[in-house]
Amino acid sequence: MSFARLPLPELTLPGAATTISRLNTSEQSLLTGIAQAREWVAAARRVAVLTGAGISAESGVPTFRGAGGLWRHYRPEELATQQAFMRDPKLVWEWYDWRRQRIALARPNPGHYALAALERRLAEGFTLVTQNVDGLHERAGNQRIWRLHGDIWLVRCTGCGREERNFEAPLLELPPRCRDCGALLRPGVVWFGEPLPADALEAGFTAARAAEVCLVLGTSSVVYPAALIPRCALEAGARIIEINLDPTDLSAAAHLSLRGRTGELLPPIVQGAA
Ligand code: BJW
Ligand code: ZN
Repeated sequence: MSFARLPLPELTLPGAATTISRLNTSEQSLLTGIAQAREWVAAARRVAVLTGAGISAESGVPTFRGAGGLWRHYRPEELATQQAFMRDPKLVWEWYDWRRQRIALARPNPGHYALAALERRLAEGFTLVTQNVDGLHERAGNQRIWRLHGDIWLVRCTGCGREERNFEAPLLELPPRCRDCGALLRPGVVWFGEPLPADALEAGFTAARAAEVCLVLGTSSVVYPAALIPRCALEAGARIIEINLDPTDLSAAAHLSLRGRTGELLPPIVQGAA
């Protein structure tokens, strides 16, 4: 079904915490939810967006959790840590090498482009905070973007600290080593137990406190402190719109929780934003 040419119906959903998935799963309920989300986004001057791996799934980038989200049966908590890296750097780098190869082939999808269009409309009223390390938002045209969990194309030396961008996919040497000091290189990403970049986190909470609408897109909402950003927006009075294939820890608290693909639902929601 194409949602692209829906009229903007006049409607009010009962109560603040209307969960479309709770009403029922029919197309009509989804259409009602899309129309409501579109109305809220169209009226908003300040929108905060939090994205996760699900927004890149339609570009062929694997998610971390859920169906098809696991690599060789490892959970991300078993690979994305300093301890895992120290124990078996080759294994951890094999995971990153596999993901880098998938990302190298990926292109932004309509969900990414819809957010770029929304930024063009809202300018400084728009803030995108992403947990993704794939760079697809930037490639779609977003500029007001903060990365919470780093960049998969950045590598950092565990010996001398030198950082560089490295686009080799597949990597020629596994695990890769620093050409200056010979120590192991590590991916320039944020692992469990490591602090997030303070500027990105602060920007996320600042945008959440100011937002009229907060879009939470393709994230399981289980990793902190990223998962606190929509909670902060909710407390500050924003309308929370979640788009996800499945219910999450946030769904019950969201004003609208839409079940579906971001690449299909976001374009009609931000229609007319460009
Ligand atoms: C679709 C779709 C489609 C599919 N359309 N939807 C408070 C409470 C509890 C625990 C903690 C807490 N504070 C901190 C913690 C500990 C920990 C944590 O959160 N643990 C939990 C797991 C319990 N957090 C940390 O350790 C963080 N650091 C920290 O807090 O430091 C404090 C500190 C301060 C000072 C000094 C030292 C320390 C760091 C977290 C780092 C997370 N890193 C990773 C790896 C990044 C690098 C890499 O990419 O390899 O980040 S783990 C992984 O999870 C990755 C993701 O960004 C992150 C979130 O995953 P995401 O994006 O939500 O993906 P999925 O796969 O989980 O979900 C995809 C969703 O999309 C699903 O719901 C699908 O249904 C949906 N979907 N297709 C719409 N087409
Ligand atoms: Zn070095």
